[in-house]
Amino acid sequence: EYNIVRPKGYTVSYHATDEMEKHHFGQTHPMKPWRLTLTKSLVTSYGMPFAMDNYNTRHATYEELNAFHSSDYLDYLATAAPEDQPRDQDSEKEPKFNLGGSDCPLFHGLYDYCSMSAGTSLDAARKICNKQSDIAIAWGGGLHHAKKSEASGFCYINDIVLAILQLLRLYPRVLYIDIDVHHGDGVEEAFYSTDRVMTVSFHKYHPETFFPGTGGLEDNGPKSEHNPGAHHAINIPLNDGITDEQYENLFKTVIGSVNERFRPSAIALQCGADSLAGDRLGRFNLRVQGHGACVRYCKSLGVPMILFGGGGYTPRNVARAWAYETSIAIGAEASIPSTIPEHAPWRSHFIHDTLFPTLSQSLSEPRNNRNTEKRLREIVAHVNEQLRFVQH
Ligand code: V1P
Ligand code: CA
Ligand code: ZN
Repeated sequence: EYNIVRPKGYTVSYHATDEMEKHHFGQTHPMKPWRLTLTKSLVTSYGMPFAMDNYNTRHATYEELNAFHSSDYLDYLATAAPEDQPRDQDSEKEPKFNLGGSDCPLFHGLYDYCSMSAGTSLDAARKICNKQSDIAIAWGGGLHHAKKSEASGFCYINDIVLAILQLLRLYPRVLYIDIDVHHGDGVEEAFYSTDRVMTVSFHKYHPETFFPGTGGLEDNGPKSEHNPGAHHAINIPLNDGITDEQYENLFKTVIGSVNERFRPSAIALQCGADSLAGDRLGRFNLRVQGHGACVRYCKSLGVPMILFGGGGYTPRNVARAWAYETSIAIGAEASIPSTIPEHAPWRSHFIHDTLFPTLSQSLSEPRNNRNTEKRLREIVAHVNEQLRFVQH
């Protein structure tokens, strides 16, 4: 009804499962898997599934997770029960592998949840490798903080690392881009010693007060003499309140230079929606349009791409951004009306009936912009200096 048609000459695949969305981190925890249900319902009410190949995700196997994560860690993740949660009273129970604290609680069905998130991203990567899709969408993935043997920041399994490892079987160079408001530390660290993956994270940076505290401008990968991965980690540290205009300019400038120098054969884009204005954990002033502009720019580079989810703690805005970005992937942004369809489930949950709320609709008080033009120019200059070390 909205004239959504299959894009000519290329294929978009959408990877999801209703099972993932039924899991709960706990009442007060900011991560709400239900945001995936809201996203899917918005995508569906606009008729977008007609323009894509839709796949129901399977669980990743233990062996697949083992391609990055250690057996010790996986064995514990698979067997730890919510009852093993260390309590304040009994100090003998140390949290193992950072599991069971407030950020990474042990909850019922945790291993299923993790293996589904990883399954989504692995399926997306395989569709890209098989050339069966040009853009593969995995909103249930994007859990960028997980380490080889450690959970961190709501992330248990690093589905992005697993997906990039798949891409590396076929593609010589993979560019990882991360627009979540947090530093993509887990992915950066996993590829510290290779020049086949370049990682670029844009994030709020304030080591004392903002998680995870890493990702300074000068942190570009270990500069040991024999490390081919040196200079292949790019960090864009930002302050509170950055606007669409500044972010878009910075994104296009940085990614444009990175693309010229590194010449990626595939792109992995983490689209964490906690960089939007009004996010419960975030600090930026981005609108859905500004966030989506990053996806549009990456698509314009013309290499195969995976879109991952990630953070995003105001579910109605997460759904808006990811639905809009799905429409960009299929080239239907001009065909979808900005008013949320009358028949969309949970329509009243969106409060405002538009896909594009204004800043004052998203934020009760405006957030001051602490990013000066001078600082943004310094950031661009430093990135260009780093890129001179990258072989082409
Ligand atoms: O700040 C911390 C830790 C806990 N302190 C000891 C330091 N944790 C953050 C974690 C944020 C994770 C973001 C994940 C992602 O990048 C990818 C999915 O988006 C944190 C915060 C916060 N405001 O930064 N945890 C919590 N809030 C939290 C709040 C309530 C209940 C449980 C966790
Ligand atoms: Ca980021
Ligand atoms: Zn985040």
